[in-house]
Amino acid sequence: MQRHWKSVYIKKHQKCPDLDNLVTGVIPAIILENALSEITCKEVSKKITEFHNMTNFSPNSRYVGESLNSYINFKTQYFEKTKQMDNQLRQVFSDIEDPRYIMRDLLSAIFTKKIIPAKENGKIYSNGIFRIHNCDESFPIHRDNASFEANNYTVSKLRNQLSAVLHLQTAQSGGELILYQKSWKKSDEQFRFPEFGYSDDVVNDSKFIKIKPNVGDIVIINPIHYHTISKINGVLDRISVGFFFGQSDKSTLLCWS
Ligand SMILES: O=C(O)CCC(=O)C(=O)O
Repeated sequence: MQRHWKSVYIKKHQKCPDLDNLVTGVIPAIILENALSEITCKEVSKKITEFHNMTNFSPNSRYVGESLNSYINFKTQYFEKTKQMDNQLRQVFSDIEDPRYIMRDLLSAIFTKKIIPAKENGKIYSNGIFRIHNCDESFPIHRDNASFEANNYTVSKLRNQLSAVLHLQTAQSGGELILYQKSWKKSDEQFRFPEFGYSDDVVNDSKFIKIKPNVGDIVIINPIHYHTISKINGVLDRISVGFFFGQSDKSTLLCWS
């Protein structure tokens, strides 16, 4: 275990040689600072919060976009809904660039790898999901791992699932990403809740770091590490957009949500 588990901060267009260190858990996160301007983030947040086709995930969280996790046994529906949603979001972002595409270009530049949406039988995976959380939301500890959860999808065969989240609006206080220096292992399933997430016992005594997101930052983590979000305080919703990505070969990353 590393004594100093410290995130790597980089600036836009800087090259980042630390992708392997993130995969192996040597570092907890790569944070691309000021990836988008505050003005752009505000514009995007407005468009997303006014968008008609929003899903109420829980009383305190909503999302726009599709997530494979909601369609584990409904692959046909996942690809159909993704196509419909992508058409609608193309309208929403007809006058400004879709931030998910900006994220892709930025990640491609920092990691010097091509990054494109994953495809399966000619069908395109979702480009990313926008999430809106309010102050009463509570988040169970969880991890993300398509190779275990979604092994009927081809993205489950990619190497090294990573996660990128762009922060469009931050909470007045709280809403930090809490990342544990503990990776999921199969025997942890004993701590699993039936619906979603794990009991706190799964990270018993594990070291953790807190990442306070700034508007416009992209936070890249290895989501096999347990993580959660601290309580959100104040009247501002926490708004973010994210996707997963994995390695298909040395020079190509494929993304999905
Ligand atoms: O929004 C974040 O900071 C992390 C989101 C998260 O927990 C996830 O995508 O699994």
